Amino acid sequence: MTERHPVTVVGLGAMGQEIARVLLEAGHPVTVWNRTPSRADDLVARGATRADTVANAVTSSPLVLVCVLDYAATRELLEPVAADLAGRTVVQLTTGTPRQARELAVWAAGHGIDYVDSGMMATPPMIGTETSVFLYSGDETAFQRYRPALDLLGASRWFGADAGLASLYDLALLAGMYTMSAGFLHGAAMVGTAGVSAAEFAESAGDWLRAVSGSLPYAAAFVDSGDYTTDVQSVDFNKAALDAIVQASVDQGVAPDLVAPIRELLARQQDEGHGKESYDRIIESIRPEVT
Ligand code: FVH
Repeated sequence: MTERHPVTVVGLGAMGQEIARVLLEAGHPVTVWNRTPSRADDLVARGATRADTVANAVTSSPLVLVCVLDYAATRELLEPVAADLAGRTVVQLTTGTPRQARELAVWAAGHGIDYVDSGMMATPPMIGTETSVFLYSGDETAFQRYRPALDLLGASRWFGADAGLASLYDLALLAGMYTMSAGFLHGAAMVGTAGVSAAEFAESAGDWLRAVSGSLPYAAAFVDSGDYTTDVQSVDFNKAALDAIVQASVDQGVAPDLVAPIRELLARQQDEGHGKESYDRIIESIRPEVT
């Protein structure tokens, strides 16, 4: 495969436009298709080729990147052109669940399509910068064949042959992101009752969250060993802290919806007799039994 092989980008939303732009700027011949054709105008002005049908788009390149709203839209677009895709590589960039990724991989294999699934750990302005990370799993031969082009979008991380793994990892990271930002918003609501602006709180919260993120490897050691023995940060200790956070929130008129579930998980661990063990034991209340 020559370095500057043709690439097709199906889906020109905020992400797809940036992806196509980065590939174009690196010298790849890029064919684009979008349901609303006008969204391709800027890319066409920069040198991209506009395909008038999905079939024409996918037959223009050996590598087809799909970046649309969801898997339902992806299947609507790809199923009618399955025969055209045979022998080509589809990289599904659209966010979805591991099950959706695995089902699409089975469908692709049934039509002779090489399939790679991806999780994009980036926002549109991050595409093509050093802050962008793309997670991949599925057909490793296809991934390695097109890796130079994929590396242009962000640092590539490979997770293995199970097409669902990139999505699983993607959604796990997003779970961390959402709960962290929700925690910040809860704190902002609390200090907001004392007239503190969210901007002022963001400075302290940013410093604090960066500092405590350093404790993740210690939490991981408890989880991976299954041994939650500790002298510090026990379930009992943290249950008292969560009681105080919930009570202070209620006292200030802030709904405790975001923090109360953590208190409930700690209470369950206490009820099961694990009060003296590490806080991190709450994972045992939410994960399936490890066999
Ligand atoms: N934007 C972000 O920050 C996040 C970053 C992490 C990953 N997500 C996921 O990336 C997928 C694409 O997101 P996006 O930001 O590009 O999304 P939009 O700007 O809303 O564009 C959506 C495109 O999908 C097309 N589309 C929607 N439904 C259909 C359909 N039934 N048939 C054909 N195309 C469809 C839409 O077309 P149009 O409205 O312009 O005609 C856009 O091209 C997504 O999975 C995120 O969760 C983004």
